[in-house]
Amino acid sequence: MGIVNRGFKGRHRQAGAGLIPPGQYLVDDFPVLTAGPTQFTPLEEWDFTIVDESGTQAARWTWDQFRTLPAEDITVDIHCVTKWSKLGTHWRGVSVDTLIGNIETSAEYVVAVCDGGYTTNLPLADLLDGQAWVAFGYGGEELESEHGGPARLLVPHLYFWKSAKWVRGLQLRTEDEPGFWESVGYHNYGDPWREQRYWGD
Ligand SMILES: Nc1nc2c(c(=O)[nH]1)N[C@H]1C(S)=C(S)[C@@H](COP(=O)(O)O)O[C@H]1N2
Ligand SMILES: [Mo]
Repeated sequence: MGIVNRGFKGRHRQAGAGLIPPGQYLVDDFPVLTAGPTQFTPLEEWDFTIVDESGTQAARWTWDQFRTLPAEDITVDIHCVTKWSKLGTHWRGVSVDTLIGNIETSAEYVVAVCDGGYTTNLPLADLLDGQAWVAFGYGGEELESEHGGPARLLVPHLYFWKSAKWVRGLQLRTEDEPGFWESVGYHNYGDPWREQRYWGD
């Protein structure tokens, strides 16, 4: 059973494999889904901070500093809980490994915080090892405001509500704490391959 699971996991996570999770349909356009208004924070006011589990700021980058960090091109499939999936999307961003890599922490959970007050929670392990980015480019262009520009979290292996738009920081937490959608009935983890849409799925 372990072998079967590992094989399946390796295949479905591969971008361009042409597989879509259960209950999803493909779209060619890029739907916009936002609870609340689009955020427009001027780049001079933008920063990205990491706060550790003791509440201490462990790292901070201004926009100019953030843009000097090593960036990667990322091609991934994305899956929204409202059932659209989009294959082979092209992003550019800084991996969370680069942002968190040197921080000493025993925290196992993260809350992503955004302009406008949106939050989402994830296990720290799901943001590491090349699984998550803070993305500022999409399709060879700057990421548009309506899709979360100047920068959004990109965590393609979980439902897209975990990919927080207008993200401004990560808070490391000892205890897991539900974010915006997770506290009103969306699944705490949100694995599209296990169809974890709502509480109890
Ligand atoms: N800040 C913020 N991030 C957010 C949301 C939001 O309402 N606010 N919606 C989430 C949901 S439910 C989805 S499906 C995706 C939608 O991203 P898109 O509008 O770029 O398609 O953003 C996620 N990130
Ligand atoms: Mo969504």
